Amino acid sequence: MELIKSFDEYNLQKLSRIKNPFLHDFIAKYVELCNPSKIFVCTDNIEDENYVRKKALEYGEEKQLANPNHTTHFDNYNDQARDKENTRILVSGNVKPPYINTHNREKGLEEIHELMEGIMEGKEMFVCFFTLGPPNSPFEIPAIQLTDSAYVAHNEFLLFRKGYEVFKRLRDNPRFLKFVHSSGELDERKTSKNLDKRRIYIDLDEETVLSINTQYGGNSIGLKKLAFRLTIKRAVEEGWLSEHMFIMGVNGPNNRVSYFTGAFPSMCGKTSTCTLIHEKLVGDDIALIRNINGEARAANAEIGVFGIIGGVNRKDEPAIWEVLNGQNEAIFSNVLVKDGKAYWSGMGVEIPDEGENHCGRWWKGKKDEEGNEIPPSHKNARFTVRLEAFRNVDLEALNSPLGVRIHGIIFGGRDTDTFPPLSEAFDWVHGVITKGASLESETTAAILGKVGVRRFNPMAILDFLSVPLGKYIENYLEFGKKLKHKPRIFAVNYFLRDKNGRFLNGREDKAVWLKWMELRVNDEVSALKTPIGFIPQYDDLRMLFEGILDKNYSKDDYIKQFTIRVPELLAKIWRIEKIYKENVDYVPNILFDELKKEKNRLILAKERFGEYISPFKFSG
Ligand code: SPV
Ligand code: MN
Repeated sequence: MELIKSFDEYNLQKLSRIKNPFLHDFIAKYVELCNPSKIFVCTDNIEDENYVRKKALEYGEEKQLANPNHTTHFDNYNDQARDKENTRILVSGNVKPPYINTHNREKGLEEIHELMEGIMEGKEMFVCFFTLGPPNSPFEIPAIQLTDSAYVAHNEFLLFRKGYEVFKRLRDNPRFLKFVHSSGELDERKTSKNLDKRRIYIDLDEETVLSINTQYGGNSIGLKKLAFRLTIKRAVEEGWLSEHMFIMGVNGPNNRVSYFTGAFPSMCGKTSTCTLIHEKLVGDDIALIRNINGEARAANAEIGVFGIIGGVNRKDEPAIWEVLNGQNEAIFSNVLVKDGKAYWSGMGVEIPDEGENHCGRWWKGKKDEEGNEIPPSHKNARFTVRLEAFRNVDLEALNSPLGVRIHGIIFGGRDTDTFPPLSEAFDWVHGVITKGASLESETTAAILGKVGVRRFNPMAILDFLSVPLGKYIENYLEFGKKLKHKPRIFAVNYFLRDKNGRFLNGREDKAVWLKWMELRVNDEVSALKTPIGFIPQYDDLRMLFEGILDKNYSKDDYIKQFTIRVPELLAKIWRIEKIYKENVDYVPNILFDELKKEKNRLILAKERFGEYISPFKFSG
């Protein structure tokens, strides 16, 4: 076998213990194409993980910080976020589904394979095995990663469950996900140099993703957002859900715990919600949800967090702060480094005036090419840690082979002027259509490009969608129909502002919204019926604000926050209807029916109460 000559005896042995011809063929193909000088096969043994960690330092992709368990990594100045433009779903023929960035499959493979020729020359290739979801469970999805970046492999060891043993058990089963990554040529800072040749091509037919000339985690860590595109396709084909959602347990009265999932676009409060220190953390990014005995049960695809570090400080994010200041393993990317310590914007301590950051040598006041001041850390600077490092992790839920039963699903976006801070859908269909499929959010620094632009982002998944949107929504509706116990659906908006542009809520208020939702899913609190769903009653919120935040919640605040803004809400429905009518080929009719009903309810309410309706006008 051609493959053999590239491996030394020790690594070949590790590989040959997995007796899967499809795996061997796949590895042989990309070893031959990329031509690495050395190959290392990772088993599930801790020594192999340690080897990867050591190599990340030795090859200069990571640097040691003063804390022996902390390292730092920089991506190229222009490689700080997901590259939407060059991330393509490969499709046969000339189909161009809207909202999915596609490329002709044959041409795409030809192009990227050409770019990959000899791309690993002089480098070491790491062969790593993982599984998404707990092994030996209905959620298990085996995946292999080939990468010439020890940094990428290191991240994966923190973020995913090891899968060498899973692969051994697979025997000759061809169903596993495949990822090949190369950072390409590196500059003197060990960051990807050939960004003009940055490509992330997703081959759904072969369940393979090829990613080159990039290091930023969202582009390079195969098991994360690249796998997500593949699992969305699987989910829609097989009738389950693969979602951009956290999973958390909310503590209720008498030691009750109710579990929720929450979909938010990147940088809209997802991680800071699920890591709330008094609640139970199960996952912060990707939930796999299946119907098991009539219940919607969710498992975290991951076991770690690749989170935004900006704004993490002792007061606002105590759980994350504790983890980043503890003895567990952590990788800090694109932060400011000075004297072996990591610093970032909004960390609540004094930040040095100079050091090394994502732009190289940095000093306070340094400007970029456009004359804008470069902040100490990039807005999308991140940390990678294991979930088990969190004091408030729910390990039983994280490791449960049957996941946890989901009582509620939350959709949230960055919305200045339309949705109230919290509302609950009338039922599954109403929630899926008017809260999930109608989600809009302003763009953030998590993707390259302009920020602050209102954008349609159904289920916070648009960046990752790999199947036609209408089919994706239909799958959601079908999934709900078959459940005996349907989760309630909620919408939250942490970013509502008043006429003067001031935020109407504090960032800590989300703790209250969660407790209200916990009571709702257990039928322990009543609500007001508005045209867009149920909203909390003032007295309940007042009690919760006092009990949880020790805060006096005024009627005036309640009115400002929960006023039903009919003109904005109607304008939103028109925008959404137009999008589905004009841009989406196939849409289940029920979507338009549901939007029409909501529109009619709003128009009726407007006739009765006017354009801006105080919540006190509504009853239960
Ligand atoms: C996100 O942007 O949604 C993330 C980080 O979770 S990334 O890996 O870039 O997708
Ligand atoms: Mn995400």
